[in-house]
Amino acid sequence: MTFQEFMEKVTARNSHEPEFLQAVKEVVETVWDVYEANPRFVKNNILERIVEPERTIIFRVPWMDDQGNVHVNRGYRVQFNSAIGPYKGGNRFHPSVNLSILKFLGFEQIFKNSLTTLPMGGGKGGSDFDARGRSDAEIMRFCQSFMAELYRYLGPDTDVPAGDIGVGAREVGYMYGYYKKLMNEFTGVFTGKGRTWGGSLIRPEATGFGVVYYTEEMLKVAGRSFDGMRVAVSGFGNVAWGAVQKINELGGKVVTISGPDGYILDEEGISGDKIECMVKLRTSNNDRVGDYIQDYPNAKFFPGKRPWEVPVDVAIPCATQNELHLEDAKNLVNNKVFCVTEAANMPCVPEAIELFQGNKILFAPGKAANAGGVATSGLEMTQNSMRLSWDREEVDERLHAIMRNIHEACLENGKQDDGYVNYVKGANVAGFLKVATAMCDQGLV
Ligand code: NDP
Ligand code: 2IT
Repeated sequence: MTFQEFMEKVTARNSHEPEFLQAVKEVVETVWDVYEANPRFVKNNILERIVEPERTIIFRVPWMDDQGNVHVNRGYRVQFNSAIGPYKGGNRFHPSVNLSILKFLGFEQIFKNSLTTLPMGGGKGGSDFDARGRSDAEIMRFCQSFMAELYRYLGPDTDVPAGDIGVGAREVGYMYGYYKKLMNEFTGVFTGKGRTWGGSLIRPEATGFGVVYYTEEMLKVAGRSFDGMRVAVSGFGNVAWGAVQKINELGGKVVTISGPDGYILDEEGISGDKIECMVKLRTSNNDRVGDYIQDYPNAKFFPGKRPWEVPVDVAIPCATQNELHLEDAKNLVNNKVFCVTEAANMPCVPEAIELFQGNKILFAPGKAANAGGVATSGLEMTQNSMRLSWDREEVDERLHAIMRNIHEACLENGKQDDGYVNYVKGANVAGFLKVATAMCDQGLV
């Protein structure tokens, strides 16, 4: 079978799932030569098997609002691949959630988790629930109803969810509490738990810290560092918050953050108490980044626009999939961006990635650069199993070492003859080899 024929077959089977097909194409394109060169992979038809989830659960989530009205949402869990460990990946609550988005996220998670070197398979779940404007009690009732169905498919050695867009410490708390009530078991079945009930230090910051550690390694190879770099960040959620902290620590200057309502440009730099202001804006009920200028009037708000028109050295999209379009990439290239790191999952459209790579700009794919979040989830699972907790320094050191190793693996598998590093290929090949080998070893299951 040629790559073309393979994609035609996958497209025919999943024709209404554009995000999933986008993620599959990117991975399969870059691992195709490695796949074909390995007769064992071909004989076991690994590629056709790896793009089919082991199990997908779709369920009704009924809940009652504060006025007594009954609502129905759709809940999902895609248990994609368990070749190297229990299914592992976040739950996303956002009105845009559908099966295509969760399948793309679950598929990416397989290779990301493999890159961490920890024993975790790939999964993802969530719901099209819109938390905006909802009270705390409504969110709790929704989480409980969601878990009343999902609990039967989870377990600390079966499937271990965590947070993602719209799911933070509060939602994990409500879901974990209800799981515990139903199962009468206190286990490490969720990660991102609260500090006093099994959560790991550094997990809230881990994705953002990991993104910056990874970028630091890329810059090092190119003889540069964060010191004095101007950085554009998008989003203002959990990942953006962690990244902005670490960039500041390393001497970089963050000049933008963004939300669905537009972006903030703060030429004085987003540091100190401004970083905590992001949390306040995100957790406030109107959830608009534009309100930043009420606290910091020297900053400017550009409604309805994306931050990629601002000249910067480093760009780090931290919001959501396909948020950085071709015209944004053109702006960044024209403004001489040096490095682009995906912190969100699949934030750059394929044409944008092609443009960055064609211009030999350092470019890191999300599945490598943002793996620090799930890696620290893996460390949380380890601590839960050992029934002890590590201090901040220990978790941070392990996270840092994991990010350096991921970078090294990408470098090894992605270095081209002309010296340019194709980090996309490097990450996909390194992540794929381990899972494909495990699938061959375990027979036809
Ligand atoms: P959060 O919910 O904390 O933050 C996401 C933020 O991005 C929200 O403020 C959201 O606003 C905003 N946003 C959504 N759409 C857009 C848009 N089109 N333009 C600008 N901003 C937008 O989620 P996280 O920070 O956890 O997740 C961000 C990304 O990082 C996602 O792609 C996620 O999959 C990925 N990721 C998360 C990890 C984690 O550990 N949390 C780990 C690895 C990756 P609103 O809700 O109002 O739309
Ligand atoms: O996309 C991701 O890697 C996450 N949302 C984190 C998953 C996890 O299990 O910590």
